[in-house]
Amino acid sequence: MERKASIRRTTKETDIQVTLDLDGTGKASVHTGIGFFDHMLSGFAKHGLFDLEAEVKGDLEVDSHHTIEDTGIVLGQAILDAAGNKAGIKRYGHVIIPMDETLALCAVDLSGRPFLKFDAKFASERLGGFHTEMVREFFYAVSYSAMMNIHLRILDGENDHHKAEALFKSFGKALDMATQAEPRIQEAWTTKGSL
Ligand SMILES: [Mn+2]
Repeated sequence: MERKASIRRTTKETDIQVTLDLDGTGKASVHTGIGFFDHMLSGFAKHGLFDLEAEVKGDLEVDSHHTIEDTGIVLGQAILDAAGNKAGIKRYGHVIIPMDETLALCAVDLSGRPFLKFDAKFASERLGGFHTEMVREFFYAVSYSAMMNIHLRILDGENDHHKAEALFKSFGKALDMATQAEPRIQEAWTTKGSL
């Protein structure tokens, strides 16, 4: 069965179209108007082996806030939709990845309950047109709209570009693990009956 979702969301602040295929090969076609954000979403897709298309028109004349937050909302909706009833998948995913001097941890649970724990600090205010405070806002939006638990932590690091990139890549790898098939079960992996 295809595990793919297309979501369109339009407000007065943003117009966003996202297509996500959980069983992809890491192909990304991402145009958000923010070069650094395109770089981050492409890293998420590449290292999660997802196919991701994102066409985003946001009010960048204001700042990067709505564009990044709303893309997180729509990506989260696509994750939730593509994962379907979560039958026969591993549900949990975790990874620790290095990027040069940086070490990033990500643990996720497709629990049906939104939660974000975010522990990362950035020295610079922005990376290109991307405000670093929006890294947290992006993952917060993904966590509630995908109704999933996300823990992200920078265990070590100096360079802000490395820290942000390692967080997005680690999220891709952890989500890939969580959405992989578990052949020993047919239903959702929970004692509650459904997630
Ligand atoms: Mn980079």
